[in-house]
Amino acid sequence: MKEEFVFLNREFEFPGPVKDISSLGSGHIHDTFLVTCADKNLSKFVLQKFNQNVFKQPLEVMSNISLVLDHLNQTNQDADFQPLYVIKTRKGDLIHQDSSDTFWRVYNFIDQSDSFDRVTQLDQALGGAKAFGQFFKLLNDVNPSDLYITIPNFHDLGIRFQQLKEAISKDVVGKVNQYKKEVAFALEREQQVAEYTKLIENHLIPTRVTHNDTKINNVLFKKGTTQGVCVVDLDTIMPGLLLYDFGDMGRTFCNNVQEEGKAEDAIFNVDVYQSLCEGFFGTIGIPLSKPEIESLKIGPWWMTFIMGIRFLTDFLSGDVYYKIGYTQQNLDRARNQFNLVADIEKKRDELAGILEASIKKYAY
Ligand code: ADP
Ligand code: GN1
Ligand code: MG
Repeated sequence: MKEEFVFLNREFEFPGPVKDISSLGSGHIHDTFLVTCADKNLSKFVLQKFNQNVFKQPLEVMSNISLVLDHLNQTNQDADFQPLYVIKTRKGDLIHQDSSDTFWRVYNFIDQSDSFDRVTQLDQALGGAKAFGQFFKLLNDVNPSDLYITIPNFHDLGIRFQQLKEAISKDVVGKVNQYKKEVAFALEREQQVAEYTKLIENHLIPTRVTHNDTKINNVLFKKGTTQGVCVVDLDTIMPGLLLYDFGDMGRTFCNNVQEEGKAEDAIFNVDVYQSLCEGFFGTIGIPLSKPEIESLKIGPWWMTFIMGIRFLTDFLSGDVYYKIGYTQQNLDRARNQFNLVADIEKKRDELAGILEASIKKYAY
């Protein structure tokens, strides 16, 4: 085993010596590993090298996660639900801090599950949206102010737009001139950003407990099925708006290709949106006010545009935030998101109609 992992058996009480460690998933933030122990069951765990560049307060993140998991694991009655829990260190901590101040944490591995980077069947959208809907419904009993804000202004469109403008004016890696088209696409939408931001400020939209990263690959499905069994990636759980969670599902479930796919193929799939609305609004079971419903209509645009400008900002800043596998990856991701934004703009009325019909059907 690599020197880097020798601490594992010393710090965590695994059922046997660690025998194998391999990479897991395709998240952009942490380094995630599947750990296999040499006990008779070959028990498996998920190890994460925690990204402190992104999350400055690991203990606050873990406090949120612990609170939320305790609540979910006590209240979820679904027969197929797979509980997630943090494996504490031998000292009883939720996360291990090593001598070089790197943080490591361990979860149980949700075995017999699949993770997808994009939706390929309508029923996956239905199942994924039900799992996020159930997650949201159960956490509606938790007071948002009991949670730490793990990343301030995380989905603040106005602030993200300002950050892009700063990155453009600083131009630290000298790329702005070369990518005028992408920069222009974003800047042309300043008015839209102002309008949408105002819509949120002007109406009384409740702050709720939200996941804030409801990507399709953050829900695990029962192996070989379209049944969501566990929601993962809980670091960004904090007070937020429902439009963030609904919008990020729209952004990732309805894209015909994954974020890394060819930009021209990034088209918003209306049939998938229909299934997503059906799964989510059929599950959440809470009354939504008119202003909140109006805010949900702009959710997919908001989240897709925010991700596009975040990827572009990172590209223009020298790739300091997201993990990348090749030099232009953040640019490719931004182009993909911008194509999707343009398509959402074309389909705006159609998507609003689907959302309204779906909410009406459940009449709360
Ligand atoms: P990141 O913040 O980097 O996205 P995640 O916590 O989402 O990290 O983990 C990355 C991927 O690893 C997930 O998308 C999922 O596919 C897989 N994964 C994470 N936790 C578990 C788990 N407990 N059981 C099985 N797979 C998991
Ligand atoms: C990151 O952790 P992951 O890969 O699920 C990011 C999200 C973005 C997403 C884009 C903490 O999510 O906000 O939507 O990449 N998470 C953080 O794919 O920044
Ligand atoms: Mg993730």
